[in-house]
This record gives sequence, structure tokens and C-alpha cells, in this order.
Amino acid sequence: MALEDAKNQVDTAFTRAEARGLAYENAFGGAPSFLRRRYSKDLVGVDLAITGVPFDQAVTNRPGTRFGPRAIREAATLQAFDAPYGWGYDPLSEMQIVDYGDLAFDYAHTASFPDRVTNHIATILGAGAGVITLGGDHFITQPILRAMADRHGPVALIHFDAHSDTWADDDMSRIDHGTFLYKALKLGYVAPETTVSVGIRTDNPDTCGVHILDAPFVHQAGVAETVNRIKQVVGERPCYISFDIDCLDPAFAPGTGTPVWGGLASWQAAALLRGLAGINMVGGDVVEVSPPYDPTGATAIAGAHVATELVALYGWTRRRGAAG
Ligand SMILES: [Mn+2]
Repeated sequence: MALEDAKNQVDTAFTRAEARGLAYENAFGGAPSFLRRRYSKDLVGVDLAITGVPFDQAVTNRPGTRFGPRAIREAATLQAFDAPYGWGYDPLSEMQIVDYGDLAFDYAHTASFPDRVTNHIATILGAGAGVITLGGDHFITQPILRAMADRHGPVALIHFDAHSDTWADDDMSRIDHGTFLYKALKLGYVAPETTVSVGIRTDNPDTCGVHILDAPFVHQAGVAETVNRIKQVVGERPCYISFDIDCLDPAFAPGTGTPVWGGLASWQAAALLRGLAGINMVGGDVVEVSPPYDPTGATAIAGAHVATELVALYGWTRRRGAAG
């Protein structure tokens, strides 16, 4: 029985015998891992690895996302008892999922950081596992997409954000969370015709040709039509999802570096992500969770839910045998 297990099990992050299955452990105790998955650097037989990139040195305003992965893991302990709601299957039981821990890097050597991220992700992909990354500021998506493109070719991109992140910057040595998409496009990791940005509500006339479904569009057209438009853009292509938590309204996710009003409600994000079932997802991230700006913890809870939906979406892709 789950209750008995919860009374008698602790630290399942490293004591659980089986990578599959739900986890029963007191939510308030034990070593937190993402959804109480086992911490492991062994990727043999692993379907999906969760990893953290605790980096916040590319922000334009408030730092703090270096604490994001740890906070998301802690928030996720509340969800480890049950299958994700509304999916009709349990990705935690169908897939071997491990928490691969965080990327190690020299915080004082930012020039070497992008390659370290790319190599970290490439190691996971090279072992045959999928990967979902907990950020970290949005710069990290640029070197992640490099690893994705190296493996899959240019990937379709679904980009949830308040900001376009296409600010022009042709100095490739600069590390900036506001230019990850500009540079990913210029470097050929993604293509504008197969990239869609959702939830935008800051002005940037230079879209780089990316499809934009801005926040007013989502509010006025509704979730179902937004899902249709996203699916039209990405089609059956190998697809990466990057979810900047500031896509959500500050009412739902105040703990982020550059909050903007008029954003998505958490129910809209949940319905959008669930609605995307059927895409050919090869990976994803949730970035920009900055716990120091949110004493309630709501932002990390939202980040944990987004990450869990990404797990469910990835599992759905594998179920239909379409993983690229
Ligand atoms: Mn962003």
C-alpha cells in the first residue's frame, strides 16, 4: 500500500530499486530528486534523463535562476505519488526515467560554459536517452539546441515566453539570455519557418521570421486554436519545447528575472501542453525559475508542473513510435 510505503521509505532518490513506477515517500522529507526519480549517471536502458543547469550569469535584470533546478526538484516531490493528471497513462511507469543531476561547470569561466552544456546534453543523447533540462536562465537553451541539432538536424521549436529572445546580436561570444533564439536561428540549430513563439507580450519588431502567437492571441483565440496553430508550424518534425516560466503571468510565476503582465494563466499552459500530445517531441526545458523572488514557491511549483507535462509529452511521443 502506498501509505505504508510512505511511512517506511525515505531517500528513494537513491534507495529505489526500480527506475519505473510512482514514488511513495513523505513529501516533506528525504533527498529531493525530480519526481523522486533515482539519481544516476548510468544511462544504460534509460529512456529519459532529467538534468539541471543551475546558471544565471546571462540575465539582463534579476539573477537567481541558479537556484531553479533545486527548487523545481523540491516542488516536484508533491507530484511523485500520482500519474500526471489528464493523460490517461503513466509515463513514470512506462519509461525508465532518472534524475541525471546537475551540470558541473566553473562559474568563473563563462567562456567555456556553452560547450560544457552542449557536451552534457550530447552525452545524454549519445547514450540513447531523451533529456529534459531544468534551468537556469534562457541562455542555456542555445547550447542545448546545438546538441539537439547535431543529433537530429535542425529541430522545430515551440518557444513559450513573454519575450521574443530574438534581439539582434552577432557577437557569438556574448552570453545573453535575451538572444538565445536569434543566435540559434543564425547558427542553424532551428529554422524560422518551423519555430513558433507563444505568449509574447513585449515589443520587438525583428521577429527573425518566427511565427508569433502572442499572449493576446492566446487569450482571444483560445487554447484549442492555439494548439492547432502550433501543430501547423511544427508538423511531424523532430520538435523541441523551451518553456520560459515568464510566459506565465506574474500572478502565477512572480519568481523570474523579467516578469511582464498580461501573460498566460497556469490553466492555459496546462491545457496547451496537454493539447500538444501527438507532436514528435525530442526534448525540452523549463527555464527562468528564480526562487529568490518568490517566497511562496508558486513559481517553482509551476516549473515542476511544466516539467512533468514535458515528461508526459515525451512519453506520448515514444508511445506512438515517432521519436526522431
Ligand atoms: Mn526567454
